[in-house]
Amino acid sequence: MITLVKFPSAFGLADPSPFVMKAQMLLKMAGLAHDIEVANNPRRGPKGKLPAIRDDGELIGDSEIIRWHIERKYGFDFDRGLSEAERAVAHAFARMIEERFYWVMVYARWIDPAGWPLVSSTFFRGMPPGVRWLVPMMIQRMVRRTLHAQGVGRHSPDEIYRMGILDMRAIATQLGAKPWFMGAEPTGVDCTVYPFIAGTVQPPFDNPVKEEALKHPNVLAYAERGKARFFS
Ligand SMILES: N[C@@H](CCC(=O)N[C@@H](CS)C(=O)NCC(=O)O)C(=O)O
Repeated sequence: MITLVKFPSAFGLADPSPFVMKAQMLLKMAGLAHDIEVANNPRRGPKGKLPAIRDDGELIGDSEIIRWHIERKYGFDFDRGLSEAERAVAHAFARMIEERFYWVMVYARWIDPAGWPLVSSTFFRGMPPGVRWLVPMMIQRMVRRTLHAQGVGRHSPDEIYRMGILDMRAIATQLGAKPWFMGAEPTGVDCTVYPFIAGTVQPPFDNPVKEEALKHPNVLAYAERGKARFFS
């Protein structure tokens, strides 16, 4: 039996981490039954981040490596039916979302004063009263340093959100009138696109990227479709 190690659910999302939701979708798409283990500490993953899965005693971290594991061990092709060119488009969008759009989301949640108070009170509400104010402050400082090292944190808020808006427009354009990101059926890239859209539109705080997403009826319909198919 496979066990998915995840964070506690938040904001009406199966998981506040889009990468954990991706891993969960990959398991569901591949038809693999799994248990859930909720961890508050990302150090439970073998690389100090979540998601992770445990499969026959093997602990595997990182949603993309979990995908490779499922493909290799269970012979499931997440991109079945796609041409080589379509696979390349799917790959490029997944990398854009996970490697750039993600950091805009981190800024919106962990730094922007419009998101941070709710994020901090949600994520740290279980902490003992004595440290409830200190730990969020320390983690926010770490996130700020990470964003600076990654690069996105060196830009102004307007510039950061412009990056996210352009990514969201590209997502809306590629999605077009199709039910799923690459066509009539969900494929591997939907396991990235859906969690990031849900993670943008669902939490109850606003930012310019969420405003942009709300302007695209196809993106909103896709969010409903993804929830109904994979997380109802
Ligand atoms: N590339 C990783 C990213 C996972 C990731 O960034 N997880 C975050 C939550 S969204 C985490 O565990 N962060 C904890 C930390 O950085 O200390 C994947 O695809 O799984």
